[in-house]
Amino acid sequence: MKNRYWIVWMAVALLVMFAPLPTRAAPPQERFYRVEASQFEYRPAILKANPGDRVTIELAALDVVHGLAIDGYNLETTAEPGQPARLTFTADRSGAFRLRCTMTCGNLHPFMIGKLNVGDNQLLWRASGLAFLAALAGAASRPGREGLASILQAWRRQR
Ligand SMILES: [Cu+2]
Repeated sequence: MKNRYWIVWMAVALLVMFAPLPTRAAPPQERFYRVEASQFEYRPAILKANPGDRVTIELAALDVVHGLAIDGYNLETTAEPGQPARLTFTADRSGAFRLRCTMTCGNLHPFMIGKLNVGDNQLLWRASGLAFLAALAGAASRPGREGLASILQAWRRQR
């Protein structure tokens, strides 16, 4: 890669990594999720909330007794069939948190998991931005190619 390009790539990469993203001014909401638990899954398995949201999860066991724990939030409940249980909490920690069953409900019980996503996944966006840049840089560094037009052409061919 030519020297002058290297500087530009670095600048853009730093921008992708550290530029502040516009924060969504989403006021905290009430969220209700009914999660149906059966051997060996949760439906839905992925829950989302914005930081500050008041979240209620109703756990309904459809076949046998199931549990639901949210790692990182220290929350846990169990539900018997026909007797839903509820958890209510404020999503005051951002990130991805694992949901898992706390009742040994059968042979695939360890695989009974889900996820609670709190907040925008900025890391994911930044990571895909960097991957895109790396692909561009790779295309641009091929011998005999210069300029944005050929970079874009190369990128199109790669897909
Ligand atoms: Cu289980």
